Amino acid sequence: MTKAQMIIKDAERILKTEHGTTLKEASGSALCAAVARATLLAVGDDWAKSREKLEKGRRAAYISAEFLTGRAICNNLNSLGLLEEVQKLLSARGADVNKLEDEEDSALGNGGLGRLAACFLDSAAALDLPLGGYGLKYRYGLFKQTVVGNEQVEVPDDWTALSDNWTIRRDEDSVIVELSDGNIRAVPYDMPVIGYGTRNVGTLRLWQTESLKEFDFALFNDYRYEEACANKNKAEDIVKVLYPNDWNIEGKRLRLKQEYVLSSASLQDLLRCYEKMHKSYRALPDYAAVQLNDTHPVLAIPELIRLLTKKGVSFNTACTYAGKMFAFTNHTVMPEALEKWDMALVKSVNEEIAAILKRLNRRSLRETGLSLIKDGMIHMADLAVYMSFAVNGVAKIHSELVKTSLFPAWYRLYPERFHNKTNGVTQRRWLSLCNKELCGVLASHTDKDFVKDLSVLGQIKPTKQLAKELAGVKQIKKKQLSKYLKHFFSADIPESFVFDIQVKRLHEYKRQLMNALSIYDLYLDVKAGKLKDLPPVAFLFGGKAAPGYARAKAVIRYINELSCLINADPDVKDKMRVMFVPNYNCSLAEKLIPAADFSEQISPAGTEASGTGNMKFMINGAVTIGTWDGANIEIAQAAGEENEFIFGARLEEIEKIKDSYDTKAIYESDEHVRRAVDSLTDAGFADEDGALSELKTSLLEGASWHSADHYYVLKDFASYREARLKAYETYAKNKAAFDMMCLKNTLSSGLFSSDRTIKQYAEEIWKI
Ligand code: 26Q
Repeated sequence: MTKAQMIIKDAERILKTEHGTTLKEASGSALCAAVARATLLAVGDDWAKSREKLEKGRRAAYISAEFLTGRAICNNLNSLGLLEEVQKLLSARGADVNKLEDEEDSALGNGGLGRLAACFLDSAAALDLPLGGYGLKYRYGLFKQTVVGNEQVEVPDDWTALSDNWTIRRDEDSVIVELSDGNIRAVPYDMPVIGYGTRNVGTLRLWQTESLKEFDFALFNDYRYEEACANKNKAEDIVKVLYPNDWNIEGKRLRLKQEYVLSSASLQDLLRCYEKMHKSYRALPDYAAVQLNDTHPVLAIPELIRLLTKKGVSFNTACTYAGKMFAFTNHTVMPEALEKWDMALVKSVNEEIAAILKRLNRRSLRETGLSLIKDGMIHMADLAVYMSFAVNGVAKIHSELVKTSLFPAWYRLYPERFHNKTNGVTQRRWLSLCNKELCGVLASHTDKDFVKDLSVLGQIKPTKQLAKELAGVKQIKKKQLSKYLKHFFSADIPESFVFDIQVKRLHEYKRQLMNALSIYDLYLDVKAGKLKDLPPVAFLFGGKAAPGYARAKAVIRYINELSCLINADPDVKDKMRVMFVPNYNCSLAEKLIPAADFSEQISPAGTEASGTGNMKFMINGAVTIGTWDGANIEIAQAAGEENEFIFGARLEEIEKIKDSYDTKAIYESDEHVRRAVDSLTDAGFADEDGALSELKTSLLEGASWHSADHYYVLKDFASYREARLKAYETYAKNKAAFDMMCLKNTLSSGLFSSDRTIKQYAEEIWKI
């Protein structure tokens, strides 16, 4: 029996015994549960062997508050090389393989940072590298987004409601986390990370919090039911929900508790493994490297010191060990997004940690003259840089900014600590899984397995013939997307249109507003009978706004209003469509990205640390309309600048104009800018609460926290318009040249595999 046949047989048995149904009759969720469990059975032995092997040698741990893994079934079968065979066998038995799409996305992350963590685990597993992931098993992942009356409405993401198919509870590895208001138990749930083209299976260990005392019977007998449950609820509440802000961090105690539980449980787990094999702690720094995914798990540093000193290691020795074990990645330049916590709050979570932080602060002052605690607040990034042996940014430009504008004082003290590790994405999910058609064409032009090693794409010759074949694939993906959008959203996005797509979290700095305003400006021209050569373009948006982020929500409203206006206007209907696709997530990304002609990456220079969506689009042969920012720069350099449409002010220019930026002058002098900005108040868009009008004010006047147009929408507006028009014109007038641009993007995308990134972490930081 083949492995695939075995999975089918097991799935059949599971359906019969646990769901009382058959492959043919099973509901989507039952089918998903059965195939998932059967796949787990199929990898069980390899998983156990991989774990044994991991525990022997030096390893790295990737601690992250977020892992945005997405759907698992098809990805895991694909990594096993069994996807097609399993799909065939399922169909042959009358099962509807489309039901596998009923699997819930696992959305234990907000966006880039969480998805990057998932890509890294995938790459490490494929490369046989001993890397384990540690995260939190949130009961509710990132909210689901619906759009009601043009507004975002959040719905809870009860991702395990129907089933929790991919995690295995490991009670025996539970640990106790000490909290000032009562200790709790952290129970690990392990999720397999199946390596492609190897038998290695990595592990993502997710902690769930539980009460030590299930239930207080004394209170219960005393009729005090609520109090009897209080402990249980308080413990379980810690991981109840993923915080949906990736920005403007509020100092909430529950969030700090989450961070501490993640840090403490993961470190205890590492130490326990170490202690199984060692009598003293002397070899601890040789045993493991710990990568801190931004500052969220940075309490792991004082926690390691706390745990070691409890075991009799001196404070200084514990500090030395910590200094050799931790490495820190920064993912953002925005000062608002840098975590700092009130020391009183830290103390209310764990007193000993607060005391250790004070001691570390004194040590830092003595050693470096720099303080970690300012105005009673502990600055997590400063702590991380001080105590880590390596600090990295996530794209070349960003890593420079980390040195020169984020941590200049630390850089002067410890220049050798600072690295760059340009992000990457896994081609297993972002090419092999989501674009079989493209893989088919590429495979007919190389014998090498680009799913194992994406860099081999660079050896394929960019011929006109191949460019044409890729354009054929793109048309297929556009057709599929168009059908999908019609079926699920009753949207009419003709496949014959150019697809121009911006999908990412909603943020002012990502400038979805600039895109939308520019569409409005084009709309007026098209309606006036100008821009005769413009091909029909569909502008697609997707992205979630943090629930408390009023401006981001106002941008969603504006896009939806624009969409109503344009899609219904008989004068332009044949030329333009606008759609806001609700609930952008991993699964939607897998459908949208392969269908894009143009990828919008339009943050002002120096604001997007790297971006990773930009890489996914590139692999799938979209041309970037983008600024000289983040990894866009490296993408353009790899593909050739002539194969992207780059526009906008560069970093140096922004630095220069910063202090004398005059938005009113641009507004007054540029007709295109003026009519677009005015549409926020004058286009007849519903705006009862004045949120659109506030957007206009933010551009022209500013607010208490930011001066006018903090992200240079007006400044870049004209060059953006020009870049877009040139892009669409190239598409319309010289499709063969455009197709060649797409091809060049795909063939030069090898650099942006997370396999490359993870190898660099492994060799240059972790030494594994
Ligand atoms: C912190 C404290 C409290 C609540 C939430 C947070 C929080 C959560 C998530 C802060 C930030 C984030 C996420 C940041 C993020 O996704 N950054 C992106 O990281 C990508 C991977 O490196 C980059 O490509 C993007 O450029 C960067 O924006």
